Amino acid sequence: KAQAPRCVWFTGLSGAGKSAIANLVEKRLHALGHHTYILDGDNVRHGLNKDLGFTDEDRVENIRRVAEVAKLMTDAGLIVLVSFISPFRAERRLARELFDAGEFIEVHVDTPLAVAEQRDVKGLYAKARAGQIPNFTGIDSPYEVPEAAELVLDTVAESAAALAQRVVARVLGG
Ligand code: GGZ
Repeated sequence: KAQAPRCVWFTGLSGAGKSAIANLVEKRLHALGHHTYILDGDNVRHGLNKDLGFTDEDRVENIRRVAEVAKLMTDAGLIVLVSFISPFRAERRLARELFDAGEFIEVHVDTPLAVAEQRDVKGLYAKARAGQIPNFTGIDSPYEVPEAAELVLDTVAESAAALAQRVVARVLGG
């Protein structure tokens, strides 16, 4: 029997590992024959949301639109993997409320700021510290830690592969 649609909502700091884990989850789900789609900044902020930047107001609207698109995609039967910082509790709650109970799986990719900043894969934290990127999450823009995420992933303690496996188990199991 086909897996019921799901919205898997990854939240966490820039550089936390959201996209890396979402990509691994997608690979495994595909290998098992499931239909998925990843929504992330790369395919949304350059098109649908190219009018939006990184003020609080724009992030709120970014997440609102992403949640509505994710809802349309689950209506079409997909397992949607949503990968945005989504820093505000209120907007994550609004996203959750679009879905039926059990359909929405919030995944906190819980990489501490110090670790994300130390890794600084894209050099963005250095730029933010130098004042070249205003309103950078964790530096001069807030990240509100999830209080009731279905999954909390510790990227310091476990590998991306192991964490992705836990997400897959949750998607297929519950
Ligand atoms: C945070 C920023 C910013 C600012 C550009 N703050 O590591 P990345 O590059 O690939 O992921 C970050 C991405 C965050 O966009 P989101 O759409 O996920 O944010 S939100 O959910 O808050 O709307 C980073 C890059 O965009 N980036 N400027 N000021 N991240």
